[in-house]
This record gives sequence, C-alpha cells and structure tokens, in this order.
Amino acid sequence: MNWGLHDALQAMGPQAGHIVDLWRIFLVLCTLVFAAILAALLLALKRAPRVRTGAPPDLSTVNVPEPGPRRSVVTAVTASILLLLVLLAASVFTDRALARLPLQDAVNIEVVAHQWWWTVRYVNGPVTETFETANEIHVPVGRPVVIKLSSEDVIHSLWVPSLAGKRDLVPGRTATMAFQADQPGLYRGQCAEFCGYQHAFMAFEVHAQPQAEYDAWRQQQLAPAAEPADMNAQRGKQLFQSVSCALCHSIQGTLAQGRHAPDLTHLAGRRTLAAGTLPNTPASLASWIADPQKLKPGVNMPATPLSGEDLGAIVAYLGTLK
Ligand code: HEC
Ligand SMILES: [Cu+2]
Repeated sequence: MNWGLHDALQAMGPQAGHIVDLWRIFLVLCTLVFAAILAALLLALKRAPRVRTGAPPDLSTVNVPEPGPRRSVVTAVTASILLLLVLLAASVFTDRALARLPLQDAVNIEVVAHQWWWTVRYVNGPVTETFETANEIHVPVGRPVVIKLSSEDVIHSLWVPSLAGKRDLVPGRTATMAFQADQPGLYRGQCAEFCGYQHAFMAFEVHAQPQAEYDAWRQQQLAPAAEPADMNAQRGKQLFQSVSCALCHSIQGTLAQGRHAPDLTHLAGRRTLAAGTLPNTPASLASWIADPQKLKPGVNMPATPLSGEDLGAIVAYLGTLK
C-alpha cells in the first residue's frame, strides 16, 4: 500500500519549505564547526611534544603566560557565540516567516485528537455545511488551510512532515496551525507525541487535490449516507443500528448518532481503517469489527460477538458508504 510522502526534507508547501531551509542552515554551520574542531584537535595532536615513558614531567610551562593559546581560546569562544547568535536569528526569522502565510480564503478545519484516532471537521460556510470525517484531511492545492486543534484526552501532536511542523494538541486548550500544499499528492501524517499504548498506530493522511476535485469530494461528503439497494446490506444497516455500533459511531441520515468514534457516513471512500492501521478492504473491515483488540490492542472499541452472516451483512453495508 502507498502510504504517502512522509519526509521533512521534501517540502511540498511554503511552511515545510521554511523549516527545511532552517535545517539546511543548521546542517551547514554545524558541519563546518565540527570540521573545524576536528582540524584543531588533529593539529594539537600533531604539535604536542612526544613524551617517553619514565621521563620526568616537563614543568617548564607551568605558570608561564601563554599568549598564543589564550588568543586561540578567546577567538574560538567569540566565534561560537557569534555562530550561536546566527542560529538564533535564523530560528527567529523562520518563526516569523511561518507566521506570515497569507490566510485569505483559507479552508477551516477542526481536528480533535483521541486515543488513537483523529476527528476531522470541516467548518467552512454555514453550519448546515459542516461535516465530519476521520483520519483523513482533504485540502485544495494552493490554498491556505487553518486547522484548529484540540484533544479529548491526553496530549497528542499533529505532524505532516512534508507540509508543516509539529503542533501539540493539549486537552483543555485550542491551538491553530496553518499550512498550504503546493503540489497535489498524498502526504502521511503521524501523532508525534507519545500518547499511550497505540501511539504508533495513530497516523492520518492529507490528500491535496486540485480545487475542482476537492469541491467534488466536499459535495459528496455533505450528502447523507445513501440507502443501500442490496437486501444483505439493508439487513446490515438494521444490525448496525440495533447492536452496539450506533452507541459510538454515527452515520448521517440514519439512526446511528454516536459521538465517541469515527463518523462512518462515507467510510468506504477512505483509504485506511483505524488511523492508518489497516488498508480499507472488506477482509480487513471484517476482521476489525470481529476483534479490534487483536489488531490494535487497548483500542476503545470492543469486540462485538456476531454470527458470520451478520458480520458479512454489516461489512456489506459499510461497503456501500461511498
Ligand atoms: C464503545 C464504542 C464503540 C463501539 C460500540 C463500536 N465502535 Fe467502532 N470504533 C470505536 C473507536 C473508538 C474507533 C477508533 C479506533 C481507533 O482507530 O483507535 C472505532 C473504529 C471503527 C472503524 C474504523 C473507522 C475508521 O475510519 O478508521 C470501524 C469501521 C468501526 N469502528 C465499526 C464498528 C462497528 C461495525 C461496530 C458494531 C459492531 C462498532 N464499530 C462498535 C468505538 C466503537
Ligand atoms: Cu496521539
């Protein structure tokens, strides 16, 4: 499965670009300093007088002023301070540059982090045009995106290395981050703050699409779930609403209105299940529903005892949620 670009050194937008520039400045300066220190060390080793074992210690230089070495030390300390100031200035300028992304006509998104998945809510336009997905952020190419971040439980951190730096999601607080994708593509993101047992399986994806494609996707997301045509899927829908699923999950246009788990209204359009843990195929969907604890131990979804037939019907129904 293609997991998308996940590389801080391959910047695909202005924000990641500023960060990669800063990284290059640090890399070049630190490499030069490292090389200079090694050179000084080698020079000192070469110049040091050779001592034979058993020879009495040479005390001739004790308490004798040494203007040469003194000058070298003062020069090196001054150069270190100046170079550190250069790095400090570069960091401050990068921070300024990051804050200067123009935000006219931005796409507004809210992301809520949970152990161990992400709610993604699109809040552009009137309330009736608000919709929710999970673990996937779709953005139009070339337009700024402003994300409001919060957390339901512990501290998480949102990081899409190819597009922007990290930003923490702290319970009880909101933060914002802004970025822009300049190239269409699939960018992988990952929770970057240890947040419990399944922290490693708390990934997400950013789909950067041309504006027209994004608009089409948005229209589709706004629509409630379509009524399944097939009998088996219809039975799956009834089951979904009558067994435990609807307590936690919501599917717009049905009785399922739970608020504790990913919105499944358009589940079939997503590429992965359970925050990048599994590819979204009927087989992995079935094994996930049968026993999520086996695939993502500790996850906040219980195993549901279902007959093979019932499980098949629910999987068929979820498969219709395009
Ligand atoms: C106690 C609440 C709860 C119940 C009951 C529950 N789930 Fe879940 N479900 C969750 C949570 C929480 C997640 C997110 C897990 C994660 O990725 O960490 C989830 C994830 C999923 C996913 C993956 C969604 C995605 O976008 O990745 C599917 C599909 C799913 N559940 C289907 C079901 C079905 C079908 C049932 C009923 C048989 C069910 N769930 C019952 C809480 C619940
Ligand atoms: Cu996390």
